Amino acid sequence: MLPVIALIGRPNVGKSTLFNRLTRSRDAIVADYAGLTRDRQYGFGKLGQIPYIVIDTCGVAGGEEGIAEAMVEQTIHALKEADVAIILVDARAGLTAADEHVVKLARKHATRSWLAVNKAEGLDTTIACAEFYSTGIADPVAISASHGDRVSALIEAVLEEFEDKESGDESDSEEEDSALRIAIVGRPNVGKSTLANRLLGEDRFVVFDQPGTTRDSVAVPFERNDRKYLLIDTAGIRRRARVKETVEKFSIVKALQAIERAQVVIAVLDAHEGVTEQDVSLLGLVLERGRALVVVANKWDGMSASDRRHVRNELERRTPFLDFAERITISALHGTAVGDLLPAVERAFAAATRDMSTTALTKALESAVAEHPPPLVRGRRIRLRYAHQGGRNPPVIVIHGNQTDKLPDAYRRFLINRFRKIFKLKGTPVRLSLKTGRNPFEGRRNKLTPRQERKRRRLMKHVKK
Ligand SMILES: Nc1nc2c(ncn2[C@@H]2O[C@H](COP(=O)(O)OP(=O)(O)OP(=O)(O)O)[C@@H](O)[C@H]2O)c(=O)[nH]1
Ligand SMILES: [Mg+2]
Repeated sequence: MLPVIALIGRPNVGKSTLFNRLTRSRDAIVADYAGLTRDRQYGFGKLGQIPYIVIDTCGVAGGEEGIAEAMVEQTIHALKEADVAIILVDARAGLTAADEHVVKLARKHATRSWLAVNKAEGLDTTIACAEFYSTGIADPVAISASHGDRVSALIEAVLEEFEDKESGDESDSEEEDSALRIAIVGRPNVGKSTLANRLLGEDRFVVFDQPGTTRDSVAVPFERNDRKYLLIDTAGIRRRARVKETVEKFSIVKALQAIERAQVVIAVLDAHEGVTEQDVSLLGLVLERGRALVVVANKWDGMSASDRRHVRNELERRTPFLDFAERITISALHGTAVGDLLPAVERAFAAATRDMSTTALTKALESAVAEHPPPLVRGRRIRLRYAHQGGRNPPVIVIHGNQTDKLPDAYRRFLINRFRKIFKLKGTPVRLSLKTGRNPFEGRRNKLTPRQERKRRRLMKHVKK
């Protein structure tokens, strides 16, 4: 399980700024996938090798009424889902009544709280923190979310207590090691449990009602065609008879934990409902985490041809960033096309774990560049020289060249699509990592002979005038 950090504080203390910094690897991905918008609230962060989940919340100040009251409820919900809270305060504004209210809220609902004194760039850290000791929260850390000062020190301290648990073997058992891990995610009532039961088979007596905490997911091993699978379910797989009466509470954190644990994600949509905002943001998070993906539109039965066409168009229009994933329409209830799912999952996993040689990648890069050269930046052409594989699941393609940081997003997408086609990477996100090689002449200043030195001085005199 990933540790979950909630960022709380009164309005305008910099929660979202910190959230963006912690989840920033996402920005590169946003650039690479057209139509992917930022999910403002949940994200994956990574400190060194430790991944974690971070939740941004709305500012609370105390005394909220009406709609604002509902927002406070959301913040409380976030605190309950989180392992730790980071309370942000503003070093420049000093301690306010609203901050004290937030601290109270954290004391009541958070398991553990940290205090981050934000906007402390250029301030003496001791002085910045001094005023906030009265909150009673030990060891405040002065940070600057916008400049990045001491942000990693803060997260390091926050995550320290989780380190041991996370560094150990992630998988629960040997069974888990040899099996392909699949997570079924989706909004409540899209038919996840019905689908899970279908995949597991009618005859199977599934007893996974142990409640656990709200964040826990359960994993059920099963076999098909001599292949071992592990189904990670977020809704709680119930006995068939009980599937209908589910009133699940949707927990994004739970979905994120399942996504983290899985190798391939089956994202389920309700075709009757179309594509909702929540679907889109969940799909975005799957992509962000780099998981291989199969998109399933469920409840395809009982829909008119025009409705079906409408849903297909919707899916294309709202999730252009998922054009790499297979989209399968099924009826979990009747079992229609459910048999297509595992083969699609296998294809996605094979693509996600594909090995690509440096020679082949570089050749693909060269042909793409020859056909469509990268643009000039201030008169100098961006050079892309060679490529090699930097990781699997998801595939990471590292490209070396010059001025690669100036490469336009559209060009990144062009390259990704090219690699996709050549290496048959359907079903998996692909990451580009652009590296600008150091100028080989950098730091190697020519040592001038005394004669050259004199000439240089003579010439410089003219330059100055
Ligand atoms: N100087 C300085 N400004 C910062 C820092 N972090 C955030 N800000 C600024 O503070 C303002 C509020 O930042 P947000 O991140 O939107 O604050 P928030 O806590 O998410 O606000 P709400 O969501 O409205 O509660 C913005 O203008 C930021 O640019 C920082 O470390 N130093
Ligand atoms: Mg905010």
